[in-house]
Amino acid sequence: IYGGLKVSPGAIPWQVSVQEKPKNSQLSYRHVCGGVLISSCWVLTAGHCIEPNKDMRVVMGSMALDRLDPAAQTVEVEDTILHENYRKTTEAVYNDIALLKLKGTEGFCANETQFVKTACLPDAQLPDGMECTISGWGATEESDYGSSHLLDANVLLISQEKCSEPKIYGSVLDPSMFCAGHLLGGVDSCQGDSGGPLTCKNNGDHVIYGLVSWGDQCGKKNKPGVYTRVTHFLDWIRSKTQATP
Ligand code: 4AZ
Repeated sequence: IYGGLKVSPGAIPWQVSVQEKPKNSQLSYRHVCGGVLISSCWVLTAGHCIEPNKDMRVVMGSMALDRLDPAAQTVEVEDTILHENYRKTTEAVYNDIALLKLKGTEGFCANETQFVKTACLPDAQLPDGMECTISGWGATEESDYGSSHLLDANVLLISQEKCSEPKIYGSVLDPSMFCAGHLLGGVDSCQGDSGGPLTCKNNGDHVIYGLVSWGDQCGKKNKPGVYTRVTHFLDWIRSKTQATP
């Protein structure tokens, strides 16, 4: 996160760290992306965070990635579901969404605590200009390697029309994404924040409105962050998470 501040424990309890272990390797898990807990056994993340044939796990309830937080819960990923129309081009990432099914028993995986809670799915579009919150352990203006402490920042929702102006992203945007940030630059998500939450407050609830997806560098003027539009995928999310085996 560019222009972010350290998050207090429990302030963003749906934020998870998505971690991968190289196959057949002694190397241990490393943070690759953010993610969002949406129910006890399901995490939403970006499609581009999924690498096939790698063991994955999620760490929930932790502010720091460089030490074992007593509030942390670590759960292995049982299954990954990448969107059928996920597509990455040199210009943009389309339908950048995936679900991680956590290992557990009888629909019980994450344990709800003060530090681990689910975020609500949105039920409607929110107005352009609304202030929302992004968070993650990704790159900062000081460090390309990211932050060991979770950071957050406030960003504004930018209309599709504005963000499709030639000096911003032109015609590459589609309805699976939206822009948020500050057109003057300075405050933005960055590499390593991908898959993590953009939440907005709606009727007192924090709703998961976007997932960090892509952008032209970080914090640059007229190059806001681009987020997966969660409202575009509500039926997809419901069909995958409510399916009975
Ligand atoms: C990335 O490389 C990335 N400024 C994520 C977010 C943004 C840019 C790049 C948005 O994962």
